[in-house]
Amino acid sequence: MNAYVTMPLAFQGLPEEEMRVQALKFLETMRKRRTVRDYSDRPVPREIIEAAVATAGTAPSGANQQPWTFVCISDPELKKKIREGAEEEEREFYAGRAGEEWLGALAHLGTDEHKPFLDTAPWLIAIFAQRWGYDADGRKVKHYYVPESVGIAAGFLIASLHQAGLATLTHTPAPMNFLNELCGRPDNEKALILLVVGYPAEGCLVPAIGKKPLEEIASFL
Ligand code: IYR
Repeated sequence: MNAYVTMPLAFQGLPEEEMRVQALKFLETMRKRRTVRDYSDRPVPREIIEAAVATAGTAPSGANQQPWTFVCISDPELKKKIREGAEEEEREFYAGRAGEEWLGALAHLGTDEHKPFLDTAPWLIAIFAQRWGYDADGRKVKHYYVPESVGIAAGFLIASLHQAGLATLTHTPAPMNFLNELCGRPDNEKALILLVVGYPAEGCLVPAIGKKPLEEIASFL
């Protein structure tokens, strides 16, 4: 094995009873998370967004390459352009590109091509995956397990924002290539998720849907 540098693990273990309490407490917290489509324009301090993105940056990644870029947008003009770009894509999607089967699977969410939340919510976080990187000499470096890594980081980000008292919407518009130009990101990066962040609008409603119970999503062998 190649030589590599190590340091002691700063592991904080818990007594079993405390472990149970913490695990259930976190479950209760996360059960209250809902995807929100109706936002207030109330501002959210940048420090909260910074802390949440830094939390996302603690995620594990293939070969620790950390193949992600988070573009945090609060500029109203830019948000408006992003809304226009996304709505253009969605119009085609809803006008038929999606196909009936896909639209059927979405029916219970009440979504359509109108995306007012993209310029009402105070923050948009465009999450880019770095499909490959560059070494110090500008040569291409292969990145490993990119969608897995970025997906995990996005999960950390959503969990952090939720426990900080904010609502999010994981928006995944069909092709998001327009985001590279608007966010000034290079060709090796691909926008995976446009995360909408803010406070729910007064009287906000969400679809009456739930999550699958444990028995349906897990087996213990
Ligand atoms: N991108 C479309 C459709 C859509 C797709 C999924 I998967 C959703 O969970 C919700 C919507 C839109 O944003 O309306």
